[in-house]
Amino acid sequence: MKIVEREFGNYDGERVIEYTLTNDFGMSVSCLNYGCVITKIIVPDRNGHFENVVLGFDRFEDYLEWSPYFGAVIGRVAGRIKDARFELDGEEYLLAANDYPNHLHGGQKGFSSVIWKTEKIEQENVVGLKCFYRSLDGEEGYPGNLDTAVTYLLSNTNELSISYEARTDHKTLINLTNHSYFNLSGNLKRDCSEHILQLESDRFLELGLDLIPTGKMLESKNTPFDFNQGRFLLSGMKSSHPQIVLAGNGYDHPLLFKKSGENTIMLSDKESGRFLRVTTDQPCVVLYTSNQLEGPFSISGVRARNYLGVCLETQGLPDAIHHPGFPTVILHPEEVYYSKTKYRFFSNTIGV
Ligand code: G6D
Repeated sequence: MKIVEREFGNYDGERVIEYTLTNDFGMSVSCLNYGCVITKIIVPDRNGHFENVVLGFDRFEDYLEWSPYFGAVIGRVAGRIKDARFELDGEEYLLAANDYPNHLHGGQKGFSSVIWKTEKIEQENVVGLKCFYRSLDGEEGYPGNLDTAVTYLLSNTNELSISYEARTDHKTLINLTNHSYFNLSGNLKRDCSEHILQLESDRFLELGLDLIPTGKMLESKNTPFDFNQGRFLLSGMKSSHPQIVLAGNGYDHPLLFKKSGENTIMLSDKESGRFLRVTTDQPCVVLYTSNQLEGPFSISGVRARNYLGVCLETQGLPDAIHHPGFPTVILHPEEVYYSKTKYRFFSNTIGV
């Protein structure tokens, strides 16, 4: 188990460092102190070939210019907040309308684009990085001084766990996630359309024209949103289902887990033989198939194109503050926000 670091860039006069965690079996996870961005996750395929399975850039400048939240921790609130405003105890708070007219992923300068303080963790069977950030009262329009810690831990069972913890001195909102784009083919050899996704979910949130939840929970049965038996992502992308078309001919939807407590998501790629098992304590996962990734830039030498990666953003329900029926995203001063999502990688002839 080891952790090494290297200069990756400079941001607002602060050093950007890339930390690489490596376990005893060769799996490695690289991440930045900028946005807790995961830049690489390198795991073996069925033949033991170690390749990168997430979208990330080789240069810091590309993150500033092009990144649609590649690998980043998203906060204070993941997803959209309608009209970039909310009310708490009769007080109205105005947020950055960075996805006009709505607020998206924590605003103009959310958790994904700030420098976090870091502490290395080196133990016999685990190596990791603990990241800290204090979001001051009024930052991006949110009330309360919010202290957040995000801990990445890599084990010798090829599992990356991400734990989130936060405390506030004033009632505020919080809904954290990680926005990694997975592509199990390895080094972006193919897109994610042939990936198979499986999870226990019978409902998903209907989105309106501006991708804001309408508040309606739609049945997944007999639709491209039914993943209970496993489904190729392509079957959704090609569907004429109105919600698929609305999201840009793909998925961009919160899928609600059937049961409360811990839930599991399986993502697999037949050709490489790679499997990813995600385990989370969150009530939903926003499935985003990078429907809008096309652009005049390259990702580790591969031209940006739609469907090159799939996001599994485990989180609270988007725009929950405007939907009393959704699990709350309000954090009180006497509470501690805590959440954990684990990502365990296997390959079908070399499982650990
Ligand atoms: C688009 O609607 C999607 C979001 O879900 C995603 O997080 C973002 O692109 C990167 O806005």
